[in-house]
Amino acid sequence: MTHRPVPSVAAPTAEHHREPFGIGESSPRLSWKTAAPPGWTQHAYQIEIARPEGTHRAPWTTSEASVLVDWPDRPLASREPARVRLRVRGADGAASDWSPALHLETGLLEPTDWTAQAISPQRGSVERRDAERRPPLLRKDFQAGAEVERARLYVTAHGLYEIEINGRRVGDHTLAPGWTSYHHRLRYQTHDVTEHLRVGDNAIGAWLADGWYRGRLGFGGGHADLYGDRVALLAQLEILHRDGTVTVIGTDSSWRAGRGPILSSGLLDGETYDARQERSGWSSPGFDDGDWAAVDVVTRDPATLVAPTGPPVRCTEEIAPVLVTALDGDRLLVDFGQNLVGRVRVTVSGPAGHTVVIRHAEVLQDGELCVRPLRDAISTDRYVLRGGGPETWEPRFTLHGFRYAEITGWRGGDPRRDIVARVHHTDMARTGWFECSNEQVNRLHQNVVWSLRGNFVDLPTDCPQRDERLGWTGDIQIFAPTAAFLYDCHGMLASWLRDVAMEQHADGTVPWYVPEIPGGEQWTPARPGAGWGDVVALTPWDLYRASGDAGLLAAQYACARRWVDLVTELADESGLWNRGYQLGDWLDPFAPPEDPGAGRTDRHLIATAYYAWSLRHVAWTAGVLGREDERRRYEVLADRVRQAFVAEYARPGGLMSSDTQTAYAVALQFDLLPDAATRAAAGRRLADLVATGGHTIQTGFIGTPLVAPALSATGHDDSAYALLLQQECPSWLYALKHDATTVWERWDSMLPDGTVNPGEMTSFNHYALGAVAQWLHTTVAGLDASAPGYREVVFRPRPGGGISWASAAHESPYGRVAIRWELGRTELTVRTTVPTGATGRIEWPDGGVTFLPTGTTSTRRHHLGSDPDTTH
Ligand code: RAM
Repeated sequence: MTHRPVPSVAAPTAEHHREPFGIGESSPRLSWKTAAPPGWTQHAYQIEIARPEGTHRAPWTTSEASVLVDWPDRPLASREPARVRLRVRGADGAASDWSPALHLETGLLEPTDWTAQAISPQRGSVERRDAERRPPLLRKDFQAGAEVERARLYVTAHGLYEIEINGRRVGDHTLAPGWTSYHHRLRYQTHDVTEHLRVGDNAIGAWLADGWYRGRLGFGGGHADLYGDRVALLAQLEILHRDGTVTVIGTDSSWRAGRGPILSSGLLDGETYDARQERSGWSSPGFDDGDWAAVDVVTRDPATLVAPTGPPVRCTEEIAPVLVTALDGDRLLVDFGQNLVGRVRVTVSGPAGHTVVIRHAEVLQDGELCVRPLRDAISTDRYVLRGGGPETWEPRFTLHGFRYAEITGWRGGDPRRDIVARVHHTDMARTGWFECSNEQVNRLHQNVVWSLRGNFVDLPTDCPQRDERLGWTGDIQIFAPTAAFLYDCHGMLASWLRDVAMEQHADGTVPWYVPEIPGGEQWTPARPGAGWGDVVALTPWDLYRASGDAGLLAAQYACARRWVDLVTELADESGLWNRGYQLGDWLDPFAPPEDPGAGRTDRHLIATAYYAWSLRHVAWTAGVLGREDERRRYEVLADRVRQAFVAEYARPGGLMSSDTQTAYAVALQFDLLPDAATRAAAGRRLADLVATGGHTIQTGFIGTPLVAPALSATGHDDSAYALLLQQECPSWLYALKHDATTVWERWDSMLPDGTVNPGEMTSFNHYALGAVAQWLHTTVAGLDASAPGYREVVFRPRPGGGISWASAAHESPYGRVAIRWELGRTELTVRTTVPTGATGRIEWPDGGVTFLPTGTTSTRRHHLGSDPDTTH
């Protein structure tokens, strides 16, 4: 008996949500993945949406689309749950079974849904002195008169919050509501709190802290009160009773404010907690808050409240110490074996009033924490014991970047059990993997993943440890393609890009970092900088390539245009952007340590190249958006700038005016050279430079992600591999000699003699230079998207460097894309997977091409240097 080839569909997803609960889209786009026999293609789909008032089964839609398909029903209302499932059919007309259902629910979509009012402790109550910044507690008792059918909490804060209901914590988010451009957009979160409530007496309580809203941020001592000088809570608890009645408990003037056990808390400074000052039962009913203070109602425009588009920050992993050493002065030195971002949880027993102090650092020097690279980030947590038994504590409202902790006054049991590093970051789904036969390269790749994790903490930051931790535009511009391969960061970055658009200056200038805060003379006021400002034109496109989300392009298009239009004004008549302040090839290893912008590549060569490349991207974007006139206009401009670039910076014979690796890499990768012969000559010169440089790195932020791809694109894979495998400083693998577990900011953040680079900027956790990982994915393993969303996949393995096998996999919008190759003596064996809905091709090193039908996994052997001989 033969089975009919029936496809099966997984539960759909909505927008880029990992947990579509409390979403802000009233007509969320839907995506699904189908498992089907090889060659099967979707001819039609049917979506069914079950809503409280009935089930709507949309008619069959004839379409191959399965990624971000339009919502087929009336828009959802606020607070509306829906169950969405679908089925598909192929050419033979046979329909799949219904998929499992996606459960989604909207949040509060209209400003008028908000009846709660933001509240803050009365001045002078919790904070008794002017300068005091003591995190308060807020609470309220309330009644639930009838059985609870369901309850939702919509909540946000000026500052950071954690909620408890009846003594139990709500949710597991860290540092909620996160950092957005608070003046424009403040995120709220939605929690299902049905299980927290009971009929009769209930209580709700909130911890509040300064966070980004009011805490000290930024370098050079930083600034406090950047968004306001009062923390506030905005919470709306909506209870639907079984009898159909609704109770709403919103923050208002009836709440009470009190002093809690947190004495101080800052993102940079760390947290001090005195357990003796805990108020037992404070978030449960019946607590006597008679000595608590009244609250003031403060202003928060509900029109600025937005639902999250990405996952929250939460603890994703716990790491036990690998080494604990006793130091003099009642101190323990704890090595977690991994540079990470999070906090230490301790379990201690000791007398009331005893204080345990936890300091953090990424590296050691002379056997002690080296905290100088933290600059003005104090990163110290203090716990004062309650006494009388084991007490477990982890700070609530701070994060640190560290591998080592020094614990003074340790009074615990076995440190390997009672001291734990908890890793916190945006809880994105992992989507990309890479491995090869070279263990060092694998370690480098893991370090890139760890730097991504440490710096994707609600927004993409430059570094997680020192007094900076800002949403630097250049860093993510460089790293976005790598990030989008490794993790599903689309929801998170879409939110951040919204903020970039909101904070773009009226003249089109893109801030150096977003959210923008005062940055001293060098950064404030912001000036238009190539490579940094270009994030607005390049990053939406990079994300679109990975996700197929043209909606993001539409949302960011005006912002991108304003940027290139500004640069057009700044450029000279010929199209050269040859004026103004530029960071150039930031951190070129030849730049003096104290002047990282003084690299060897002409800054205006880089600026003009980026200008042309952004124009090209704006033109492509206009094309996708169907704006033909604009597409043509920006194409013409891009061509003109390319000509100006060539006239000014290219020399006969494929040479560049700056004879540097970065200049060639930029010219090649941004497609600025006039013809194939010039490209080939430029590629040769680049390979020469790499060879004469002894295969060490000679590029900074701008050149580093481009140099290996430029070598590969011009037939110099060997040279790219030699760069990759170099171990002497500067190189990618050099850091491994110093036991690096994350990517460093500087090639020599640790100097060859093992001392920490004396420079002002010495982070050990910066993802920017890790952007080489995308070359590992696309070229070493050989997996890339050749159409948006990996609808077409190109496998382009380029074995080299003595690596005998490599593999990569990516969970694409259509499903798993994967490759594994193995090099034999005379043949290359390649196993590939192309999901249903996508097609692929292998581009063999000798130029041969093999086409791969949709939904296939196959193994092919290719005789090196001869025609492909295909076996399945
Ligand atoms: C440093 C940041 C960042 C870089 C800027 C120019 O302070 O850490 O990585 O983009 O400078």
